Amino acid sequence: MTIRPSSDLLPALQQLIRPIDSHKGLYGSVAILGGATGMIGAALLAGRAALHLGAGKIWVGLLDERLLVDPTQPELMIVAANQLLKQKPSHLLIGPGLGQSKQAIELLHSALMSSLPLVLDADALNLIAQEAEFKSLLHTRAAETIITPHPAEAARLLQCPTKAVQAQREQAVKTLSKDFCCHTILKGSNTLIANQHEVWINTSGNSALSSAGQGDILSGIVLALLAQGLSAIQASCCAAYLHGSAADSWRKKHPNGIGLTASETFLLVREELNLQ
Ligand code: NPW
Ligand code: AMP
Ligand code: MG
Repeated sequence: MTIRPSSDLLPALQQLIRPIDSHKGLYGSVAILGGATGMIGAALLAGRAALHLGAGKIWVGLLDERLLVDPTQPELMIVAANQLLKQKPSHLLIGPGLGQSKQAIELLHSALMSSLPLVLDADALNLIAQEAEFKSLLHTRAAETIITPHPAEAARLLQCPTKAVQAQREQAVKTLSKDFCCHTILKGSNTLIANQHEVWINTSGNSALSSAGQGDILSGIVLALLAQGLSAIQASCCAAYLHGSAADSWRKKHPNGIGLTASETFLLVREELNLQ
């Protein structure tokens, strides 16, 4: 079914309204694992997006340990990747800029073995596609798992060509949710969201989003919404819709505009949230 913002999303978004005696401890202590050499930006973008979408505390565990602080966003707590789970986060995102090294494989194994609600993106999905044990571990998890593949990542998971995913997107998203025992956000024009029974179609968004880092911020937004108490499906549908509608608002001001960056987009998503 098509996502209807007023009836499907508004009740979920109203849950984000804060009580007067609110404190950051109520909004999750989220953690992001990724940022190997050359792709630190992916993990920082996810962390910044989670911060701007209201997560209470944000830890970013980087594989490349040379960065000690994000100077643009000092609110983020940067630690070495292998120290991240010691911070006892409430929710975990693994994948943006993770790479496929031996350390990445070990970190993914720990993440899948943990009892934390998980968002899996990018290289976490590429590693799961290559290792049958990871797929089995997904079936043993009690906590929620959300995967956020773009069509090529979906094709790797399903071991088929990207064209086959795109030709049958609805079938692909259902199969992913069943085979990997998770909730799935199959990204791209008309992003699809599915649990093991139902599929939702997102109609917001446009080609201004075809730029580096957009998937990294989407996964950070999903993480932040999940940590603030939305269900996996609510967090997935709201994140996909708000991400798309932010780009639609931008395109209204810049018809045929190109060059929308991921760093600008999460600020626009925050504005969309305020419009609800
Ligand atoms: P083609 O070219 O058509 O054959 P990859 P990635 C396809 C990190 N990043 N419809 C398309 O294939 C990520 O987090 C770091 C159809 C495209 O070339 C990951 O860890 C950044 N096809 C890592 O890089 C910013 C589609 O997939 C190929 C499609 C690798 O992630 C960038 C690319 O996919 C990046 O986020 C669609 N809608 N969308 C940073 N600043 O640190 C994608 N494809 O090979 O999985 O590489 O997505 O760049
Ligand atoms: P990634 O490829 O992981 O960086 O993710 C790209 C993000 O941008 C996903 O959320 C896509 O749904 C979105 N996106 C990219 N191109 C388009 C498009 N043509 N229309 C709508 N959304 C798009
Ligand atoms: Mg991506």
